[in-house]
Amino acid sequence: MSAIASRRSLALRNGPRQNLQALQLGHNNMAAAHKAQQLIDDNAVMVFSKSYCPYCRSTKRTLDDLGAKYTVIELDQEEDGSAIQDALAKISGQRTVPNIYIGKEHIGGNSDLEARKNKDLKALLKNVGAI
Ligand SMILES: N[C@@H](CCC(=O)N[C@@H](CS)C(=O)NCC(=O)O)C(=O)O
Repeated sequence: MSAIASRRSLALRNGPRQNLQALQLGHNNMAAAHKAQQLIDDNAVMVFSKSYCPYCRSTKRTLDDLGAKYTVIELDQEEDGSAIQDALAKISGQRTVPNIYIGKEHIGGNSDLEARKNKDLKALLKNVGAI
């Protein structure tokens, strides 16, 4: 069933208040998906992180040690953080943080970044002007 058809059947089942809530939820999810994509597109190195996450800390340390410029968003400190995380799961197929992009290329999580440390990580960062 298409998204429009399923929304219409939802509208028939629910009352006006629930319909408004469903529309608001849909709007918030679309806004979060747009924001996530914008962050990926606008930043040479983009790290979606959570402030308490040890893997995220490790990723930030690796990038700091290389002297790389990067943009980080701490999803646990953002009002729309969980909606952004949902959007990332759809965009990248990855739900966990850190979720790392370099030059719009999905790198993966911390273990993926670590695996490239002795391979092409420096070259990747140079290519996008981060170092
Ligand atoms: N193998 C992954 C592990 C990442 C991981 O497990 N992250 C935790 C946070 S420390 C996570 O995303 N948990 C689910 C969540 O926070 O929603 C990596 O190297 O990045």
